[in-house]
Amino acid sequence: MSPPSAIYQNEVHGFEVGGAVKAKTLPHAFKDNGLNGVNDLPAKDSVLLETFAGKWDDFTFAPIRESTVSRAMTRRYFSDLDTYAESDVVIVGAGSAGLSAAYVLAKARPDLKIAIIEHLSALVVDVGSVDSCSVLCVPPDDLEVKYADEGNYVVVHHAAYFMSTLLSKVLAFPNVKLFNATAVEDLITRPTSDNSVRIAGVVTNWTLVTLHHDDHSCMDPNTINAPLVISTTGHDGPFGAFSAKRLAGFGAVNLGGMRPLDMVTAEDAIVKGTREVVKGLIMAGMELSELDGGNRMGPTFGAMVLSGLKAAEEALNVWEQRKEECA
Ligand code: AHZ
Repeated sequence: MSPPSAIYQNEVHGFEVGGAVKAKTLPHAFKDNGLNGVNDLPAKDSVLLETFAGKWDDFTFAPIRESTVSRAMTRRYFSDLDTYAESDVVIVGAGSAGLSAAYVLAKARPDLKIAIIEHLSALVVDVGSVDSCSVLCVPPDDLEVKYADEGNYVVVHHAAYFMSTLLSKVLAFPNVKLFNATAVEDLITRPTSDNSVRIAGVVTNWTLVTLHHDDHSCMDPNTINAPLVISTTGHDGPFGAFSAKRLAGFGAVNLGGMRPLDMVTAEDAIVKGTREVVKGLIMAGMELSELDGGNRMGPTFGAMVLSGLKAAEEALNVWEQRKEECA
């Protein structure tokens, strides 16, 4: 019979490896990937390979109880929900614009609590291109990803490489929490003295719940208060352009509707149009094309990076100007 869970001692979980360590190195796979002009990063030896190679017969995992795993996860998750119920900035959408904004903001202001809400459970979303590489008209030097320099643009050999590097850097900041598989269902508003509204946070739910409001009884949502929301929900789609459509729904903005593709026009327009569209809500990335009637862009991502960067800069300015209100 298992011991009562309330008094059960957590085991220490780890690896047990016997025998001598066999030194091995990883093949330096990235050194020659066929791209011209790729900037080289030093390849590192694999500690795991050195530790485990040739010792699989002696290897066994230390035992772990299922409840220990559950508690390790749920305790932290619900503690994070509690901590981030009052956030300094909420970023809606973990695409290239949202993650770029998060990276710049978290790096510049380690004192700010930044919650990212992403409705997908599996991330690294901008890999839907059959070409798999990522074209950017600005080199992603901050991220230390390798790229082929083609003059006016650079090519990262896989979009997932670019996005997953960005994501991993963002998640390494201690002041950032990503709530994935979570949808923003609504905005929180407050009246302003000029009879308008300011955005004061977001209403969230687990995505699977959000998707089933129509065929189950409606489930109460969660809320996150924040003086600043950066909305980067992409162009229209099942979830896209969320804030633009919600704001238009109660007359706070007019929707321009995205126009057909024009890459050059679109890139400039998105970066220039990145701004606080209503008090407390900064919009960035392709969501702006739905708001402003901008062109579709196609698969080039430099404007997403710079729009995210500009949104972060705008957020820092707003904080400086409205410190008391934002505090
Ligand atoms: O899942 C969405 C995606 O990851 C997420 N999202 C949308 N609505 C949400 C909601 N709650 C939570 N209500 C939500 N998350 O927002 C993310 C948007 O990422 P994206 O890559 O679609 O937008 P982006 O503006 O960062 O980059 C756009 C990339 C594109 S699309 C395009 C074209 O079709 O022509 N061209 C470019 C450069």
